[in-house]
Amino acid sequence: MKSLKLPLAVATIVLFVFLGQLTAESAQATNDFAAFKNKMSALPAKQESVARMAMSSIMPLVAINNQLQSDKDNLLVPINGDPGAGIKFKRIKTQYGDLNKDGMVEKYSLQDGQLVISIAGVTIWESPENWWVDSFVLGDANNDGTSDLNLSVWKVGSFGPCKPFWVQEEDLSIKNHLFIFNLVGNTVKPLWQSSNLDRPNYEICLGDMDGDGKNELVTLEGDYADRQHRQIGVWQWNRWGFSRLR
Ligand SMILES: [Ca+2]
Ligand SMILES: [Ca+2]
Ligand SMILES: [Ca+2]
Repeated sequence: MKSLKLPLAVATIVLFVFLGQLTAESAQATNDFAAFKNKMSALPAKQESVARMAMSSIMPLVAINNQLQSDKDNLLVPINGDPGAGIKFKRIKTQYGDLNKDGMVEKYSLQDGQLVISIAGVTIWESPENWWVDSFVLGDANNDGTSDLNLSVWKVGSFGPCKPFWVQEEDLSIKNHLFIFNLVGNTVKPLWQSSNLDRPNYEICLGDMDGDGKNELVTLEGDYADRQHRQIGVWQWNRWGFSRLR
């Protein structure tokens, strides 16, 4: 029995040190995100134009390219000292839709990095405090005939509370994600959630670019390290996520 005590004590110490490190790391990540959110909140607000919102209707890819390129010049100038976002304005955007198909219109309102869904003035959902919602689009991203709520979100960590078992260490940096939800009844249900995107999205829109009856997701993508970099991405839903078309 004696011989067991030492290994047990060592194991206990190692466990406590490990847990202590985890706690310190997540506390640091929480602080980093609070600082990130403060910086984003301090940015000037910019109302998204009706013309810009209409881009999610059918529009030739060339026109989308031109529009996104002009956005690149006007809207997305990188800022020195800004931790990783490269966004000059915080977006204000309101759209209406009947995503749950009950005949009543919901209001989707983005302000100060938070999206609020309300029906007849009653809030039914708010995005979590630990997200910065940069943008959203209402549209059928997975081409199943039902409009989805598509969110561009900045947050800490690649995964939610349920980390895949094969992931040993969580990445606690602040990265961009694409989250897709459905409104079922008055409940917001996740349809698909990306882990950390390899490239952050600065603009997202949906439309049938090639006229095949299915929507594509068009993105203006950046680079976490090189904030000057911008490129257009065109993606289509497969059964598991998005495949890049170009
Ligand atoms: Ca409705
Ligand atoms: Ca859908
Ligand atoms: Ca298409």
